[in-house]
Formats: sequence, C-alpha cells, structure tokens
Amino acid sequence: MTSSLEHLTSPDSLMRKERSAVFRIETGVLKKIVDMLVGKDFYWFLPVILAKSTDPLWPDAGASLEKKIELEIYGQKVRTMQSMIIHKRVLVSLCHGKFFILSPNIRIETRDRSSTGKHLYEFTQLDLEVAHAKTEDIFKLFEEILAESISYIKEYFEEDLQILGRKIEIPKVPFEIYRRRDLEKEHGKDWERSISEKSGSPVWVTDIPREFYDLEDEASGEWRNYDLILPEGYGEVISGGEREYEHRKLLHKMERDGIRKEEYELLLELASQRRLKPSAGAGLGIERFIAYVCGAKHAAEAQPFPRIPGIVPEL
Ligand code: ASN
Repeated sequence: MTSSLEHLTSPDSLMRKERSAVFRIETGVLKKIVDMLVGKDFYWFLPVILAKSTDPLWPDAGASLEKKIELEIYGQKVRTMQSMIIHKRVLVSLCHGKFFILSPNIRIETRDRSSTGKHLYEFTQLDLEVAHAKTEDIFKLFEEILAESISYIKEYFEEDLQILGRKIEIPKVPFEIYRRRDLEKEHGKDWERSISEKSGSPVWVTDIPREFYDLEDEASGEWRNYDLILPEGYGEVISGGEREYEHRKLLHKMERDGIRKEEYELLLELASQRRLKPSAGAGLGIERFIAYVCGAKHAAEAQPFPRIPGIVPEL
C-alpha cells in the first residue's frame, strides 16, 4: 500500500480541509443531478443490494473481479449487486419509463487495481434507464448532466475548488463520438488510456463487445452501447447502451457467453411474453466523476470510508 492510500484510509484524514471541500462539492453535484432528473419526470427508486439476479459483468474486457459474492438467505441463493441492470430492465418494462437509482455496487476488484485511482470494491453509480430511448437521447441527457453540474460547482463552490487547487472547464457539448474498432486500430487494446490522456474533453466511445443485455446489431455485428471517457487520465466514467429485448437473441447470447440462465428467469420469461420493452440507459460512477471535478488522485477521495481494492479498513 502506498503511503498516500494509507493516509486516505486513516479516520484522521476525515479532519483535513481538502476532504471537507470534496464532500461539499459532492453534495452539490448530487443535489444538482437529482434536481435535474426529478425535474424531467424521472422517478427516483431506492436500490436493491441482495438479489437472485445481478449483472454478470461478463464477458467484459475491462472487468477484473477477484471473486463474486453469493450467499444464502431463507434457503435461497442470492448475490450482492454488481449493477442493477436486470432490475432496470424489469422496472422500465413494467412500471415507469424513466427513472434513476443511486445504486451501491459491490465489485471485488483484484488488488493490483488499488493504485489505478479509479477502482473501488464498493462504489455508487447513478444508474438510469429510459423506455424506447436511443443512444443519442442518453448522450444528450448525460451531456447536460455533466455540463450543468460542473457549471453549478464553478458558480457556487469556487472556494472549495480553490482549496483543492482545481481549475476545471465546463465541457462543450455535444461530445465527440468515436468507434471502439477505429480506436483499437489506432491505439491498440489500451485505447481507453490513450484517448483519456490525449483528449482535452470527455468523449463517447461506441461499439464495445460485452454483456448479453446490450443490443448487438445482427447484420453488422456492431454493439449499440457506449462508454464516456473523461480527459486527464480519469478514464471511463459512464457505461451504458441500448438493450436487447427479444427472447431469441437474449437466449442465444446467454448460451454463447456461458451465462447461467437460471439466474435470469424473470427477464427471460418477460421477453418470451414480449413484455420486455426496448430501452436505453447508462450508469455514471459517482466517485470517479467527483474525483474528476475535484482533481483528486483517487476516486476513494469521494468516499468518507474508502473502499480501495486490497485494503479493508477498520470501519
Ligand atoms: N449501469 C450500466 C448500464 O446501464 C451497467 C454496468 O454498470 N455494468 O449499462
């Protein structure tokens, strides 16, 4: 463990003025985002933590989990939430067409990720989903969320930005869009790091091969999903996509990827009844976004009790 990480996990660090500045900015960003979404008629749902179904996070080239947590309650096997994607698909189909959740996710990342500055074994994503939406709708929504929350912080939290020595520009919208296959040709497999270090503002990257629930165009083989990559090396902060809703495609992709169908019975049942609606959505990693706004070295600085891979603190 490097000394700066040790410093961060010590309870005494909670008394530093820089930590308080980050927490004040975080409060402002959260307030601004929930106000915006509630103002746009989004429902605000409370999160689920233990469930039979969760995001398999597989296959995903960016994943590096040391273990997945399964336990038994009331004689039934449940898993800790890796993301609420399955719950989002059911909610958007059966309840309300626009909603968000501040969703705690547990992902036991490998220890070598402690010093990336980005990985946490518990983090919160602002996860949202919109029925019948397309990629462009979600891009527009998040561009507005990022630009307006940064503008709000610059207007009302200037003193805190000064304490942190942070100068941040309001990003110009719309953000540029790249295709993963083109980036891979130019930068190789490590395209995320290259584009993050080189670009001066956030950029969207589309067409990323990953989990069964993201829509794959059968004719072109192109994935209708996306990540948002922040500049200055902060890397990926949003991931999302348009979604599969056809039973045949879901089944085929689960079999192809070796996913256990018994963990996704309700989703498959709804799809077979044609009750699963097309939708699109995404999740914003709150701690990573706050680290970017504040110019912090580690996403854990946005957590009062840091959850750094490989380090289990007293509290
Ligand atoms: N929240 C992401 C999405 O909406 C899923 C994830 O976190 N893996 O696609």
